[in-house]
Amino acid sequence: MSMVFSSDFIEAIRSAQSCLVLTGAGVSAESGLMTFRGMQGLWDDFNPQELATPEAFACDPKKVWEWYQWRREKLPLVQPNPGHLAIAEMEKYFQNFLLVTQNIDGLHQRAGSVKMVELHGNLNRNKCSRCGIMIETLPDSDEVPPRCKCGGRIRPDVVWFGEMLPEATLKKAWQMAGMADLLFSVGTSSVVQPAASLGLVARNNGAFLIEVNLEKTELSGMFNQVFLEKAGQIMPLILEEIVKAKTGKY
Ligand code: BV8
Ligand code: ZN
Repeated sequence: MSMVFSSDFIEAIRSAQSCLVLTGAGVSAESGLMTFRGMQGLWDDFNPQELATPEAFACDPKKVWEWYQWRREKLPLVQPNPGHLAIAEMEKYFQNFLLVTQNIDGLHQRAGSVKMVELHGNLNRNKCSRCGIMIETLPDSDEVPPRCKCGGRIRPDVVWFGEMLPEATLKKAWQMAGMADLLFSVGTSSVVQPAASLGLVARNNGAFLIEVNLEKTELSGMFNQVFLEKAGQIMPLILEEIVKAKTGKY
């Protein structure tokens, strides 16, 4: 696939010192993981927004736990895709860089991303829903979900709808959005808050905003550049432009 990038795009990436990359489920689609829209077809009458809530867990802990187990079981079977790999490589070319992912699949870490935060937790971690301790190894029990020593039910260490995001993580993301002169939003429908507001903050601070998504989103109008392309195809080309602009060679 070849791509011609506009001169203001190239100038923006050449001059940028601080870059924030926000990702959503779309960046993992080419690894074979379903996006949130995709999953609705599979979980009969529930949609993810109804399953990923403390109320759903309180009312049917087994169903919510099994939904996460079904998602967890896929992780060892999938690999990071060229989109994850290009984003991991991008870290090297900016003075300040932060990847802010909404995903809980751990694929960015497996692709080599280090300067990153997970806004919504991680599917590979479990914690007690009562005392909050992290559960490294699930106890052997035929109760589903299993229980913590304190008797509380064990749950995935992810942020559900209606729950606060981890404070330190969110603070780091806000700070970066406030100082970024370049922001990429990759593979997200820009519906979920507060993640979707990071672009607004960066925009208000004069950042150059780029959206990579398969379809237009509610926020597409605020981006300087929108690429309706697959992340796995265009992120490697964007990385090439960044390397050229930053090092003069490719
Ligand atoms: C909070 C972890 C304070 C769990 C997730 C206004 C009205 C109503 C409600 C709210 C509101 N403002 C805030 C809220 C509350 C709510 C919210 O935002 N609701 C939305 C639905 C309106 N937010 C919260 O509750 C947050 N907490 O606000 O705390 C508070 C506290 C108490 C009371 C009030 C407020 C917590 C949000 C975190 C929820 N947890 N995940 C889990 O994963 O199971 S969010 C979850 O859904 C994902 O993490 C992800 O972030 C989100 C889905 O979004 P996307 O990642 O964008 O995925 P999606 O499928 O939507 O889009 C994928 C895109 O990729 C598509 O556009 C597609 O075209 C594109 N694509 C596909 N393939 C490719 C591609 N693009 C490129 N390449 C491809 N190959
Ligand atoms: Zn406990």
